[in-house]
Amino acid sequence: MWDKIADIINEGKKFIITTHLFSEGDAIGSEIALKHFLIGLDKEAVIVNNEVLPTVYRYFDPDREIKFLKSKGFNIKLHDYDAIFIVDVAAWEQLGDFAEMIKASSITTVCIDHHPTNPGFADINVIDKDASSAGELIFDLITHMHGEITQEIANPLYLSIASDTGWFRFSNTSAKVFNICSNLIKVGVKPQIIYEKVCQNKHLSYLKLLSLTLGILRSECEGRLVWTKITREMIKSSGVEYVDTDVIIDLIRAVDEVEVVIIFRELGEGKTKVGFRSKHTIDVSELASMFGGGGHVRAAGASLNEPMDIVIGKVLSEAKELMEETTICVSSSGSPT
Ligand SMILES: [Mn+2]
Repeated sequence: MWDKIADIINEGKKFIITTHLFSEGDAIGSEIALKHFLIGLDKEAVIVNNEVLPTVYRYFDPDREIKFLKSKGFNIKLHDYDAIFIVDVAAWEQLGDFAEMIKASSITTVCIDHHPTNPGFADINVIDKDASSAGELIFDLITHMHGEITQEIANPLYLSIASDTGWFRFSNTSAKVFNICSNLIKVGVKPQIIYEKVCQNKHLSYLKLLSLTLGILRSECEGRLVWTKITREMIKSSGVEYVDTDVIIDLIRAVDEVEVVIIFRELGEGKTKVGFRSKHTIDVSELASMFGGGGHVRAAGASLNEPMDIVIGKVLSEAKELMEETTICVSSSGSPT
Protein backbone atom coordinates (compact mmCIF):
# COMPACT_ATOMS: atom_id res chain seq x y z
CA MET A 1 0.00 0.00 0.00
CA TRP A 2 3.02 2.29 0.34
CA ASP A 3 4.53 1.79 -3.13
CA LYS A 4 2.85 4.78 -4.80
CA ILE A 5 3.81 7.10 -1.95
CA ALA A 6 7.36 5.75 -1.92
CA ASP A 7 7.59 6.54 -5.67
CA ILE A 8 6.37 10.08 -5.10
CA ILE A 9 8.95 10.59 -2.37
CA ASN A 10 11.77 9.04 -4.39
CA GLU A 11 10.97 10.93 -7.56
CA GLY A 12 10.14 14.31 -5.99
CA LYS A 13 12.29 16.95 -4.41
CA LYS A 14 10.06 19.48 -2.67
CA PHE A 15 7.13 18.64 -0.44
CA ILE A 16 4.52 20.34 1.70
CA ILE A 17 2.97 18.68 4.75
CA THR A 18 -0.25 19.76 6.41
CA THR A 19 -2.89 18.59 8.85
CA HIS A 20 -6.33 19.42 10.20
CA LEU A 21 -7.71 22.46 12.04
CA PHE A 22 -7.53 22.27 15.83
CA SER A 23 -4.39 20.22 15.41
CA GLU A 24 -3.45 18.02 18.34
CA GLY A 25 -0.79 15.45 19.24
CA ASP A 26 -1.31 12.95 16.45
CA ALA A 27 -1.69 15.58 13.75
CA ILE A 28 1.38 17.53 14.82
CA GLY A 29 3.50 14.50 15.68
CA SER A 30 2.89 12.79 12.36
CA GLU A 31 3.65 15.87 10.29
CA ILE A 32 6.87 16.64 12.18
CA ALA A 33 8.04 13.02 11.94
CA LEU A 34 7.31 12.92 8.21
CA LYS A 35 9.15 16.19 7.71
CA HIS A 36 12.31 14.88 9.41
CA PHE A 37 12.11 11.67 7.40
CA LEU A 38 11.92 13.60 4.11
CA ILE A 39 14.74 15.93 5.12
CA GLY A 40 16.84 12.88 6.01
CA LEU A 41 16.32 11.71 2.43
CA ASP A 42 17.74 15.02 1.21
CA LYS A 43 14.37 16.38 0.20
CA GLU A 44 12.94 19.78 0.95
CA ALA A 45 9.94 19.64 3.24
CA VAL A 46 7.87 22.38 4.80
CA ILE A 47 4.94 22.09 7.20
CA VAL A 48 2.15 24.55 6.50
CA ASN A 49 -0.84 24.64 8.81
CA ASN A 50 -3.99 26.70 8.88
CA GLU A 51 -3.39 27.78 12.41
CA VAL A 52 -0.47 28.62 14.64
CA LEU A 53 1.01 25.74 16.57
CA PRO A 54 -0.63 25.47 20.02
CA THR A 55 1.99 26.42 22.61
CA VAL A 56 1.83 23.03 24.33
CA TYR A 57 3.44 21.50 21.25
CA ARG A 58 6.29 24.03 20.90
CA TYR A 59 8.73 21.55 22.38
CA PHE A 60 8.39 19.51 19.19
CA ASP A 61 9.15 22.48 16.93
CA PRO A 62 12.01 24.16 18.81
CA ASP A 63 13.17 26.23 15.86
CA ARG A 64 9.64 27.39 15.03
CA GLU A 65 9.82 25.94 11.54
CA ILE A 66 6.13 25.20 11.16
CA LYS A 67 4.54 27.77 8.85
CA PHE A 68 1.18 29.32 9.46
CA LEU A 69 -0.96 29.99 6.41
CA LYS A 70 -2.18 33.37 7.58
CA SER A 71 1.03 34.69 9.07
CA LYS A 72 2.13 38.06 7.76
CA GLY A 73 4.16 37.97 4.59
CA PHE A 74 3.73 34.25 4.18
CA ASN A 75 3.18 33.20 0.64
CA ILE A 76 3.42 29.72 -0.76
CA LYS A 77 3.36 28.73 -4.41
CA LEU A 78 1.89 25.27 -4.42
CA HIS A 79 3.00 24.59 -8.00
CA ASP A 80 6.63 24.80 -6.89
CA TYR A 81 6.14 21.59 -4.93
CA ASP A 82 5.97 17.99 -6.08
CA ALA A 83 3.25 16.90 -3.66
CA ILE A 84 1.39 17.82 -0.52
CA PHE A 85 1.06 15.27 2.28
CA ILE A 86 -2.18 15.61 4.20
CA VAL A 87 -1.92 13.67 7.45
CA ASP A 88 -4.58 12.67 10.00
CA VAL A 89 -7.28 14.37 7.91
CA ALA A 90 -10.54 12.61 7.01
CA ALA A 91 -12.19 15.25 4.79
CA TRP A 92 -11.39 18.47 2.89
CA GLU A 93 -13.51 20.48 5.36
CA GLN A 94 -10.97 19.74 8.09
CA LEU A 95 -8.35 21.75 6.21
CA GLY A 96 -10.13 25.09 6.55
CA ASP A 97 -9.09 27.77 4.04
CA PHE A 98 -6.13 25.71 2.88
CA ALA A 99 -8.53 23.21 1.24
CA GLU A 100 -9.66 25.69 -1.44
CA MET A 101 -6.08 26.68 -2.24
CA ILE A 102 -5.04 23.07 -2.62
CA LYS A 103 -8.06 22.13 -4.70
CA ALA A 104 -7.52 25.12 -7.00
CA SER A 105 -3.93 24.07 -7.67
CA SER A 106 -2.73 21.06 -9.62
CA ILE A 107 -0.44 19.79 -6.86
CA THR A 108 -0.52 16.03 -6.22
CA THR A 109 -2.34 15.33 -2.97
CA VAL A 110 -1.35 12.43 -0.76
CA CYS A 111 -3.49 11.55 2.24
CA ILE A 112 -2.20 9.37 5.09
CA ASP A 113 -4.97 8.78 7.59
CA HIS A 114 -6.64 6.36 9.98
CA HIS A 115 -10.23 7.67 10.21
CA PRO A 116 -12.83 5.14 9.04
CA THR A 117 -15.02 7.96 7.69
CA ASN A 118 -12.32 9.05 5.21
CA PRO A 119 -13.73 8.60 1.67
CA GLY A 120 -10.29 8.80 0.03
CA PHE A 121 -10.49 12.45 -1.05
CA ALA A 122 -6.88 12.90 -2.19
CA ASP A 123 -5.15 11.77 -5.39
CA ILE A 124 -3.32 9.07 -3.47
CA ASN A 125 -4.70 7.71 -0.23
CA VAL A 126 -3.41 5.37 2.43
CA ILE A 127 -6.24 4.98 4.89
CA ASP A 128 -5.90 2.30 7.52
CA LYS A 129 -8.68 2.40 10.07
CA ASP A 130 -6.92 -0.26 12.12
CA ALA A 131 -3.94 1.99 12.72
CA SER A 132 -3.93 3.56 16.18
CA SER A 133 -2.84 6.92 14.83
CA ALA A 134 -1.51 8.71 11.78
CA GLY A 135 1.87 8.47 13.52
CA GLU A 136 1.72 4.68 13.39
CA LEU A 137 1.23 4.98 9.61
CA ILE A 138 4.22 7.31 9.27
CA PHE A 139 6.25 4.71 11.17
CA ASP A 140 5.02 2.06 8.69
CA LEU A 141 5.94 4.27 5.74
CA ILE A 142 9.45 4.85 7.06
CA THR A 143 9.87 1.13 7.75
CA HIS A 144 8.59 0.30 4.28
CA MET A 145 11.19 2.63 2.77
CA HIS A 146 13.91 1.17 5.02
CA GLY A 147 14.40 4.55 6.64
CA GLU A 148 16.11 5.09 9.93
CA ILE A 149 14.08 6.15 12.96
CA THR A 150 16.22 8.94 14.35
CA GLN A 151 15.47 10.61 17.67
CA GLU A 152 14.10 13.62 15.75
CA ILE A 153 11.56 11.27 14.19
CA ALA A 154 10.97 9.14 17.29
CA ASN A 155 9.88 11.97 19.61
CA PRO A 156 7.02 13.26 17.44
CA LEU A 157 5.97 9.70 16.57
CA TYR A 158 5.70 8.90 20.26
CA LEU A 159 3.64 12.06 20.73
CA SER A 160 1.30 10.90 17.94
CA ILE A 161 0.75 7.40 19.21
CA ALA A 162 0.52 8.34 22.88
CA SER A 163 -2.00 11.11 22.13
CA ASP A 164 -4.33 9.04 19.99
CA THR A 165 -4.27 6.01 22.30
CA GLY A 166 -5.08 8.26 25.28
CA TRP A 167 -1.61 7.53 26.65
CA PHE A 168 -2.06 3.80 26.06
CA ARG A 169 -5.51 3.40 27.58
CA PHE A 170 -7.95 3.29 24.64
CA SER A 171 -9.07 0.25 22.65
CA ASN A 172 -6.64 1.11 19.83
CA THR A 173 -3.71 0.37 22.17
CA SER A 174 -2.51 -2.71 20.30
CA ALA A 175 0.49 -5.00 20.58
CA LYS A 176 1.83 -3.18 17.52
CA VAL A 177 1.56 0.14 19.37
CA PHE A 178 3.77 -1.19 22.17
CA ASN A 179 6.17 -2.69 19.66
CA ILE A 180 6.59 0.58 17.83
CA CYS A 181 6.92 2.53 21.08
CA SER A 182 9.47 0.05 22.35
CA ASN A 183 11.51 0.88 19.25
CA LEU A 184 11.02 4.59 19.81
CA ILE A 185 12.22 4.34 23.40
CA LYS A 186 15.29 2.41 22.27
CA VAL A 187 16.10 5.33 19.98
CA GLY A 188 15.99 7.68 22.96
CA VAL A 189 12.41 8.79 23.58
CA LYS A 190 11.78 9.66 27.23
CA PRO A 191 8.08 8.98 27.86
CA GLN A 192 7.94 10.99 31.09
CA ILE A 193 9.36 14.08 29.40
CA ILE A 194 6.86 13.95 26.56
CA TYR A 195 3.97 13.41 28.99
CA GLU A 196 5.12 16.32 31.07
CA LYS A 197 5.52 18.66 28.08
CA VAL A 198 2.08 17.88 26.72
CA CYS A 199 -0.09 17.07 29.73
CA GLN A 200 1.43 18.75 32.75
CA ASN A 201 2.11 22.23 31.51
CA LYS A 202 -1.22 23.93 31.95
CA HIS A 203 -1.90 27.19 33.74
CA LEU A 204 -4.15 27.60 36.74
CA SER A 205 -6.61 29.31 34.40
CA TYR A 206 -7.19 25.88 32.90
CA LEU A 207 -8.52 24.60 36.23
CA LYS A 208 -10.84 27.61 36.34
CA LEU A 209 -12.24 26.68 32.96
CA LEU A 210 -12.51 23.08 34.11
CA SER A 211 -14.54 24.07 37.15
CA LEU A 212 -16.84 26.27 35.04
CA THR A 213 -17.37 23.41 32.60
CA LEU A 214 -17.96 20.78 35.27
CA GLY A 215 -20.27 23.20 37.09
CA ILE A 216 -22.80 23.06 34.28
CA LEU A 217 -22.69 19.34 33.47
CA ARG A 218 -25.98 17.92 32.28
CA SER A 219 -26.94 14.31 32.03
CA GLU A 220 -29.52 12.48 29.94
CA CYS A 221 -30.56 8.86 29.51
CA GLU A 222 -30.22 8.09 33.21
CA GLY A 223 -26.71 9.41 33.34
CA ARG A 224 -25.44 7.44 30.35
CA LEU A 225 -25.12 10.57 28.24
CA VAL A 226 -23.35 13.48 29.87
CA TRP A 227 -22.66 16.77 28.15
CA THR A 228 -21.34 20.21 28.82
CA LYS A 229 -20.45 23.34 26.91
CA ILE A 230 -17.62 25.83 26.68
CA THR A 231 -18.76 29.31 25.74
CA ARG A 232 -16.53 32.14 24.56
CA GLU A 233 -17.45 33.93 27.77
CA MET A 234 -16.15 31.02 29.86
CA ILE A 235 -12.87 31.03 27.96
CA LYS A 236 -12.57 34.78 28.45
CA SER A 237 -13.37 34.78 32.15
CA SER A 238 -11.03 31.89 32.92
CA GLY A 239 -8.24 33.37 30.85
CA VAL A 240 -7.14 30.16 29.09
CA GLU A 241 -5.25 30.43 25.83
CA TYR A 242 -5.56 26.89 24.61
CA VAL A 243 -8.61 24.77 25.25
CA ASP A 244 -7.73 21.14 25.81
CA THR A 245 -10.98 19.22 26.19
CA ASP A 246 -9.32 15.84 26.78
CA VAL A 247 -9.04 16.29 30.53
CA ILE A 248 -12.70 17.29 30.81
CA ILE A 249 -13.73 14.30 28.73
CA ASP A 250 -11.59 11.94 30.81
CA LEU A 251 -13.08 13.22 34.06
CA ILE A 252 -16.61 12.65 32.81
CA ARG A 253 -15.75 9.28 31.32
CA ALA A 254 -14.41 8.22 34.69
CA VAL A 255 -18.01 7.91 35.87
CA ASP A 256 -19.10 4.29 35.70
CA GLU A 257 -22.46 4.63 33.96
CA VAL A 258 -21.35 7.19 31.39
CA GLU A 259 -21.40 5.83 27.85
CA VAL A 260 -21.38 9.00 25.77
CA VAL A 261 -19.74 12.36 26.45
CA ILE A 262 -20.49 15.37 24.30
CA ILE A 263 -18.66 18.68 24.59
CA PHE A 264 -20.02 21.71 22.77
CA ARG A 265 -17.64 24.54 22.14
CA GLU A 266 -18.62 27.97 20.94
CA LEU A 267 -16.16 29.16 18.33
CA GLY A 268 -17.86 32.29 17.11
CA GLU A 269 -21.21 33.99 16.68
CA GLY A 270 -22.65 31.19 14.56
CA LYS A 271 -19.95 28.58 14.85
CA THR A 272 -19.93 25.55 17.10
CA LYS A 273 -17.60 22.62 17.47
CA VAL A 274 -18.86 19.36 18.90
CA GLY A 275 -16.68 16.63 20.35
CA PHE A 276 -18.10 13.14 20.89
CA ARG A 277 -16.66 10.25 22.89
CA SER A 278 -18.11 6.87 23.81
CA LYS A 279 -17.04 3.93 25.91
CA HIS A 280 -18.54 0.65 24.71
CA THR A 281 -21.58 0.60 22.47
CA ILE A 282 -22.35 3.85 20.70
CA ASP A 283 -20.70 4.60 17.36
CA VAL A 284 -20.12 8.32 17.73
CA SER A 285 -18.68 8.64 14.22
CA GLU A 286 -22.22 7.87 13.01
CA LEU A 287 -23.51 10.69 15.18
CA ALA A 288 -20.80 13.09 14.00
CA SER A 289 -21.48 12.31 10.33
CA MET A 290 -25.12 13.37 10.76
CA PHE A 291 -23.71 16.85 11.35
CA GLY A 292 -21.11 16.90 8.60
CA GLY A 293 -18.29 15.63 10.79
CA GLY A 294 -16.63 12.28 11.23
CA GLY A 295 -13.97 10.38 13.11
CA HIS A 296 -13.70 7.08 14.89
CA VAL A 297 -16.23 4.78 16.58
CA ARG A 298 -15.18 5.97 20.05
CA ALA A 299 -14.02 9.51 19.27
CA ALA A 300 -15.45 11.86 16.67
CA GLY A 301 -16.20 15.50 16.02
CA ALA A 302 -18.10 17.98 13.90
CA SER A 303 -18.03 21.72 13.26
CA LEU A 304 -21.27 23.48 12.46
CA ASN A 305 -22.00 26.98 11.22
CA GLU A 306 -24.85 27.49 13.65
CA PRO A 307 -25.22 29.08 17.09
CA MET A 308 -24.32 26.79 19.96
CA ASP A 309 -27.76 26.57 21.57
CA ILE A 310 -29.36 25.44 18.33
CA VAL A 311 -26.61 22.88 17.80
CA ILE A 312 -27.04 21.56 21.34
CA GLY A 313 -30.75 20.95 20.74
CA LYS A 314 -30.23 19.15 17.44
CA VAL A 315 -27.29 17.04 18.53
CA LEU A 316 -28.82 15.94 21.83
CA SER A 317 -32.02 14.86 20.17
CA GLU A 318 -30.14 12.69 17.63
CA ALA A 319 -27.86 11.34 20.33
CA LYS A 320 -30.76 10.35 22.57
CA GLU A 321 -32.52 8.71 19.65
CA LEU A 322 -29.41 6.71 18.78
CA MET A 323 -28.98 5.68 22.40
CA GLU A 324 -32.60 4.61 22.67
CA GLU A 325 -32.24 2.53 19.50
CA THR A 326 -29.29 0.72 20.99
CA THR A 327 -31.31 0.27 24.18
CA ILE A 328 -28.51 1.36 26.43
CA CYS A 329 -30.79 4.00 27.91
CA VAL A 330 -32.82 1.27 29.52
CA SER A 331 -30.42 -1.58 30.04
CA SER A 332 -27.79 -1.12 32.67
CA SER A 333 -26.35 -4.59 32.98
CA GLY A 334 -23.65 -6.41 31.10
CA SER A 335 -20.65 -4.98 29.42
CA PRO A 336 -20.66 -5.22 25.65
CA THR A 337 -17.69 -6.69 23.86
MN1 LIG B 1 -5.28 10.77 14.61
